[in-house]
Amino acid sequence: MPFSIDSARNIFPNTLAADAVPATIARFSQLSAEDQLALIWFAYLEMGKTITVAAPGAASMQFAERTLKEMCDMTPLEQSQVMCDLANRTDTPIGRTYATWTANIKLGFWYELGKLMEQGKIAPIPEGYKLSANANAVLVTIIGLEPGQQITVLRNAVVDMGYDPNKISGFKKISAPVVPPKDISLRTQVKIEGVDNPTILSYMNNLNANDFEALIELFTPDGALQPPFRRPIVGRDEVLKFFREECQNLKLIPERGVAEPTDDGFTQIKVTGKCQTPWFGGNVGMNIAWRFLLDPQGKIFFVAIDLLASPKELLNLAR
Ligand code: ECH
Ligand code: GLY
Ligand code: GLY
Ligand code: GLY
Repeated sequence: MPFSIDSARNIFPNTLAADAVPATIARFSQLSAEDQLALIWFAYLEMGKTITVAAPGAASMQFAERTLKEMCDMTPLEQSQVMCDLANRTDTPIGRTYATWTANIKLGFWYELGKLMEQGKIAPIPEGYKLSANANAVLVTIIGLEPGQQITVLRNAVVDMGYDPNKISGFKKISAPVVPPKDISLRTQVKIEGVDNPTILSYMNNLNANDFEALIELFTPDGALQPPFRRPIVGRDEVLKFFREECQNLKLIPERGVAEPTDDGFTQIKVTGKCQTPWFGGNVGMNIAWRFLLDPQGKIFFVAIDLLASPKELLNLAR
């Protein structure tokens, strides 16, 4: 076998990912909990001037509702403490509950808290809160990023909060129900300049249709998928779980690509284009590269999804 997952990760090495995202997250995580919360508040207000976030679906909110109610019944001081504990990843009952939620439930929880803070039902960030110099520098960096990178920083910050799931024995993830696949008559077909490989087209079309059962059939049994800034998720079971938990209602808009044979009948294919999340819809088009490695039977052995450093990278199909 010519490829391992590790060597597959290096196909199309000239692809320039948005390293500003992990760099900013690293600086963010050094800040105090108070600074982290206030910084996100200010960043969220600033971003709200140009992009709108969609209300979370009811299905995902049912899991956060009890915790939100519990918090509304607390004193303002206790409410602030809960938020700081989440940012500090402290071991508390709410920190443990939060840890069991998928990214979308966590985002929905903070979306609701933000609204409750505006309504005065949850303790707001103190008026006139002054960020430390470091926190202010991180805020300035975030405001200077392009929108796709801004929302990725925010998402990662929220996903990292709460108690460490690896320290919870018998840990069980809670996710919202899976939406049914789109009806065949409503499905759209992508077109990719330079790529007509049927596996690649089916990948895009099935993901756009939330047809995760058909999608997973495109992978080899030991195939892997590497989301932006994350380790590869390996094996059909794990990849399918990831699709169900984190990939509902995405919109993939591939634009162009290049395909070429590699060792032993494998094919490497790079595609660039946009991706929209249901949270921001057409408001935010993230600049994305897909780097596929197909086995001789045309199954996906590996695919990496990269958030690109800049729109210019959309034109970079060099090997
Ligand atoms: C307030 C102050 C106190 C602290 C906090 C607050 C609230 C913050 C809120 C933040 C909301 C942020 C949101 C961010 C959403 C980001 C979504 C992203 C999605 C990216 C998806 C991608 C998909 C790529 C993929 C492709 C594939 O082919 C395979 C699958 C996959 C203000 C109260 C915290 C409310 C809503 C970045 C890139 C293309 C890999 C998934
Ligand atoms: N409105 C975004 C979501 O619930 O996924
Ligand atoms: N933003 C990376 C992901 O959705 O997994
Ligand atoms: N990763 C799915 C989303 O946040 O839209």
